[in-house]
Amino acid sequence: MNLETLTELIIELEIEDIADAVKEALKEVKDPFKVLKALTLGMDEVGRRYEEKEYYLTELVLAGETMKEAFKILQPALAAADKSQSKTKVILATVKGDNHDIGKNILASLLLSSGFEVIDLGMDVDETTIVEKVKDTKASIVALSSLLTMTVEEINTVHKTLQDAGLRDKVKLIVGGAPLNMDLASKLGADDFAEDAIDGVKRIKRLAEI
Ligand code: B12
Repeated sequence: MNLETLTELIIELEIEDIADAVKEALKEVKDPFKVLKALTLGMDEVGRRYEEKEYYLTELVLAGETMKEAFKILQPALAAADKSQSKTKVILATVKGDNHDIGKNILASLLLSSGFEVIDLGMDVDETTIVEKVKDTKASIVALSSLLTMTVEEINTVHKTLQDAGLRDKVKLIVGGAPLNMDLASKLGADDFAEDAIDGVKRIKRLAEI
């Protein structure tokens, strides 16, 4: 199993074969970071194809699922090899009242493959849970998903609750989801907005550097 084959399997969305391929690659290559790099290269190409409209949402979702399968195998190896390295922690959640999590889950797998530590709180998450988690984990990024017009206001609630807890200047808040745009995101108190998960990862990388 060479690493280029692994990259190809991601690009070709071979969800059935990816777990065995990662197992084999880990046995041969030993360094889990090289395996991660190969998978990430595949995701980069999927992202490029999506941006060029060669791939559509279906492929993007399947690529996310394929990465998730790969990560079930890769994650323990990465964790074992990576005890010393401190990673940027990102808290991810879909806001209160909203049960859409497909977009959030794609973002989670892309963030993991970019080396972030992801703390995924799931969907329908209230502001107190999010703020408590910021306190506990000292995460520096909070990324919120909202797909319903009815629930976008929850972003502002999280922003204000972070302010009340004296934590707002310690975290960057990025949001995404169809009813949002940069203007609305700013009005709700967010620092940034992304149209899709690929742009989201780019922006989170930038926010992590500030
Ligand atoms: C699948 C779906 C559902 C599923 C959700 C399953 C699940 N586990 O997620 C189910 C069936 C549960 C559902 C329920 C409902 N839904 Co619905 N649903 C959808 C649908 C068809 C697709 C959403 C989706 O997954 N898209 C695919 C993902 C990949 O895209 P995405 O979520 O937009 O995410 C991308 C970006 O937005 C971005 N992103 C997303 N989040 C974040 C976060 C950050 C930080 C960043 C950086 C980026 C980012 O990156 C992602 C990948 O690129 C949409 C219509 C549509 N075409 O969007 C309606 C839609 C969102 N639903 C809608 C509605 C009304 C409902 C219901 C109220 C219906 C009802 N009457 O019961 C309920 C609400 C339940 C609840 N409380 O949440 C409306 C919302 C209208 C509005 N503007 O408010 C939509 C738009 C359909 C419509 N046209 O009317 N739904």
